[in-house]
This record gives sequence, structure tokens and C-alpha cells, in this order.
Amino acid sequence: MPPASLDNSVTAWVDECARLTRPERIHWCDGSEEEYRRLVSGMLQDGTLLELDPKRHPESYLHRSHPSDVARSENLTFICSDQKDDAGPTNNWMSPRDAIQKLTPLFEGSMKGRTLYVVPYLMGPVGSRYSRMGIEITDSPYVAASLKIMTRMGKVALDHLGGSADFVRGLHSLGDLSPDRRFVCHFPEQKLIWSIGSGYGGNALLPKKCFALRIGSWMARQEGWLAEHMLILGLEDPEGRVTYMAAAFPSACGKTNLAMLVPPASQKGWKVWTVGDDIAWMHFGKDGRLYAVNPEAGFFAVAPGTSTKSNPNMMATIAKNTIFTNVALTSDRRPWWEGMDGPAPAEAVDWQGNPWKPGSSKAAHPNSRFTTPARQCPALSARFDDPEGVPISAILFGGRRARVAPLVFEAFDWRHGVFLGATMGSETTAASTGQVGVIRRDPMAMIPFCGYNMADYFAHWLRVGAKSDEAAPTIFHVNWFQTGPDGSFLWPGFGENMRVLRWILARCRGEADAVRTPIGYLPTRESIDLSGLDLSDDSVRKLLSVDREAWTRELAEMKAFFERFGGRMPEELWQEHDRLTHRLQLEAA
Ligand code: GTP
Ligand code: SPV
Ligand code: MN
Repeated sequence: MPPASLDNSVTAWVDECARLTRPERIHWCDGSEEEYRRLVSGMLQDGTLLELDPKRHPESYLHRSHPSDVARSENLTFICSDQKDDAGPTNNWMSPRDAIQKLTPLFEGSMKGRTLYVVPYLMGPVGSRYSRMGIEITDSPYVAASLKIMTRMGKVALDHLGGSADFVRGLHSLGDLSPDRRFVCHFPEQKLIWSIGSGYGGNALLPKKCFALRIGSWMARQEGWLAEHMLILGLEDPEGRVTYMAAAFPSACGKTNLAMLVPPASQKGWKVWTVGDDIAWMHFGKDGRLYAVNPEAGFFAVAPGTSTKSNPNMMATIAKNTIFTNVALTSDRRPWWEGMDGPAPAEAVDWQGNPWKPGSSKAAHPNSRFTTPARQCPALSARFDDPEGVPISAILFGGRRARVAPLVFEAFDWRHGVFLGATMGSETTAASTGQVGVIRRDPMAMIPFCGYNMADYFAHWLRVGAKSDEAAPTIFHVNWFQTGPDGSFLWPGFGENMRVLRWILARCRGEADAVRTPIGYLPTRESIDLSGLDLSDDSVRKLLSVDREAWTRELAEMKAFFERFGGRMPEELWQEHDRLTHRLQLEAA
């Protein structure tokens, strides 16, 4: 039964979706623990979930998605704005009419024999003026249960909505899971999402990338704020002062790990507090400073590589109440993935349910993940639920670059920082279907997630920062992923990234030296703590210097990327491109 307080438009929309998809029954989710347990027990019965050893992994389950449905499908993701130009050259576009025409037959009767779940959810802290409402209609109990972990779901959300009709509508159906009939369509003008044919992560958990980033970025531009693919962390110094930073790295490029960083013994007294690991909604306050909230309530994070060594906070977080997706299962019913602690099990069942032995293929899918409540994270910031958000002092952009990008450098000013974000390059990863390891331009880590023309997005970034001037965060670029001749990483990364965060903080406080180079301010060897690291002189040089020839080659790629936007590209960024060209030439002379 729908709750009585609702605006008619909510029930009318649910009725309309039910007429289209013809479910056997409709269930309005209240977000209670009891409801969650009922969802889980249904899935245990029909095999959608497998129970893990309840002693070692209480209330934790394994889900295997369809083997063709293991990552976001960027090629099947569309922005359906009225005008094609408003989607821009980096998005797939369909006219709203064509999209409705194409997807309506796919949704017709798609929920026959299934339950339609109405999932109301709140994005952002309870009681925050920055929080937004959404409702997802789905026929996947896995999605409904995941949303209980990932969002503030059910009653709390409806209480926030009150009698208002202002919410983002999301209609999702598993359909027949065929990639030929899979579409993720966004109608930003209608605040509407239609997704069919996938049960996986970003394709199906509509609040996450579809709402919080694609529709969110559209709303943010209209309303003067920023919806970004960023982690949020608080860096505590040995005196107990906490400084907040946000960082945009592309999918599977280290956001979760940096947000939960545990420093090595050498970095005594320093600590990282986690506010968010994937998405930041940021508003400029009256004081000109930028304040960030994390719209999510859980983490949907990459499993492979997660261990007590690389990310002990995450290993503690996932100790209970966690849904694992596409990881391997050991004979004693524990989850396992490549890069976890200890030796590989002698045998296991792989992510597809087949017997597995070490040395054959990957046991866990490279994009296997887990869904886990943020409140279980031992490093969760005390300001996680702060309705006003946390003030951001530094913004970090970063990619996965085997060459070219040094360990860290600082932008000259906001405008140059926007240029650094706009020209980011990174190797593609398993988080999206398609080729892995090819360099693509991924501005602000938003190429798959910006819900409108990215030229307008750059202009928006330039505009919001210019307004707040001195109080705006300082912008940096980082790269943990430079490799040496043998292909191994030059920089130890993970906890050792604290050394870079400390340099960034010291720069924000005006306390660290830097050298001015054509690309920005780089640390001097003395200004960044490299003590006790086993780095060769050659590695240090590569990490802390500018490869002029490589950057000169980058110029052409940046230019080609900017040209795709034609006359819509902000002139300021072309000027930054010219300036970088001049600086690189000057140094060459
Ligand atoms: P999404 O959830 O897809 O947005 O990814 P993310 O940006 O949160 O990436 P995550 O922190 O999950 O890291 C992805 C992969 O990069 C994992 O396999 C990590 O082990 C690895 N990784 C993270 N940080 C570092 C680092 O500092 N150095 C190296 N070499 N690898 C890292
Ligand atoms: C990403 O791909 O950036 C993710 C996972 O965080 S998904 O929810 O699938 O988008
Ligand atoms: Mn992400």
C-alpha cells in the first residue's frame, strides 16, 4: 500500500509504470530491517543470493550477475535531452521521443510474474537542504536490497519528500538481460531515468551514477552547484586539525582506497577520515568556500586488490552485512578475489560458478564488487551526516597514467585547475565494458557521467570558481600509476599516498616549497617526505619531473579533444592551452 501522505503524482506514476510492465504484485519499500531480511530470504530461496559462512561473514551474501552483465555499459547509455547539442559530443544521444518509442515495447509486460518494488530513497544527509529525493521502481530484489545499503531508503525518504512532487523518477527492469535489448536512458528535462536489460551496478542502481551524477550534474548546472565523481576525505594532522579534500579519479583508479587511507608507521600522527568514496555534491557557501556532502550511504567498491594491507578499513567495513557480486567462493563459503590477503585457495568456485584452481583464469571478475554500509567503516568521518557538508580546501584530479603525469603538481589558479581537470587522461579499466588499458580523455573523471554538453560543464566550473575567488579550493593533479621499464609501479601508493596528501596540505597552508614548471608547481625533492622509501634516483626523477616531449605530444591530443566541442568550448580553456604551449616552448629554448 502506498503511504497516505504522498502527492498524487507519485501514485499516478507508479500506476502508469505498473500498467506498462504488468507485475504480479507491487511492494512499497519502507526501508526496515525486517523488509531487508525478507528480500534476502526470497533471494536465498531462488538462488539469486548464496549465503556466506555466517560465523565469519554474518548477514553476508554472494550474488552472481549474468556473465554479459558485469560492468557499466557506456555504449548503451543515452542522454535524451530535447536538443542533441545539449548532450554534447561525448554522450550518446537519443531524442526523448525515439527513446520512449524504442524502450516502451521492451518494458511492456517485462515484470510479468515478478514483484514491482517501489523504492523511495534520499540522496544526502537527513535534514540537509542539499539532499534530494528519488524513487526507483524495479523488478530486481537485488537492486532493492542494494539500495537499502547504498541510500537512506524507505520511510526516512518519504518523510523528507512530504507531499512534494519534486523527485527523480527511475524505472528499472531486468528485462531479458540481453545486451541487445539493454538501454540506460536519461531524460534530464523530465528528471526521469529508464533502464532496462541490466541488473548490474551503475546500470541498475539508479540513484548512483544515473541520478547523483548524470541527472545531478544537469540540475547542478541550472542551480549553481557541482555534482562530481569524487571521494571526500578529512586529513587530520598530528595537532588534531582536520582539512577536507575532494578527489576525482576515473572508475577503478583509486578513489575508495584514498578515501580510506591508513598511513604507514612512518607517518605518525596523521589520519584520514572517510566522508565519501565515489560521489560529491558541492555548494559554495556564503563565505565563498566550497562545501561537500556525500549523497550515498554505502560503498559499491571494487573487490580485486582489496586486502588488509592495501585497505584495512575496507576489510573491516565488509566484515558483515555485505553483498558481494561476482567474486569467487571458497570451499568453506568465504568470498575471495585476486589481491586478497594470504595465498590463493587451493580450489574455489569462480565468479561464474565454475570450479577454479590457481593458475587458470581469474577467480573473481576484475570488476567484482561489494555493497557495504558506510556506517561500518572504522574511519567514517564524524561529519558524514553533517547537513551542511564539509569545507573543501583542495581538489585533486588524477588518472591512471603509466607515463607523462608526475606524482603530484599544483595548478597556478582556479582557471588553470579547471584546465587540468578538462584535459585529464587515463587508461580505461574493467569498470566499463570495452577495451581495458587504452588512454582516453576523461575530464574530471566525468566522461561517462556528465549529463550534458561537457563544454557547458567546463564553463560552469569556470563560472562557479571565479565567483568565490580566494576562498575556492586549490586544485592539484596526482598520478599513483607511473610504471618503470619492467611495468611495475614506481610509486608504492596506498598508505604511502599520505606523503602526497601532506605536501598538498602544506601547499594549501603556504608551508611547502615548489618549483614552477610549465605544467604547474611541482614539489622540490626536499619539500615532500620520501624518507624510508626504497626509491631509486631515477624513479624519484621520473615521479617529480616534467617530461617536456611527452607533454608537447599531449598538447595535440588536448587540442583534438577540445575541437570536438566546436564553438561551444570556453575561450578561457583555449587560452590555457595556448599558455601551456608557450611555457613548454619557452623551456625548450
Ligand atoms: P570506482 O568505484 O570504479 O569509481 O573506483 P575507485 O576510483 O574507487 O577505485 P578503487 O579505490 O576501488 O581502486 C581501484 C583499483 O586500483 C584497485 O584494484 C586498487 O587496489 C588499485 N589502487 C588503488 N589505489 C592505488 C594506489 O595508490 N596504487 C596502486 N598501484 N593501485 C591502487
Ligand atoms: C564506477 O564505475 O565508477 C563505479 C561503479 O563506481 S558503478 O556503480 O557501476 O558506476
Ligand atoms: Mn565510481
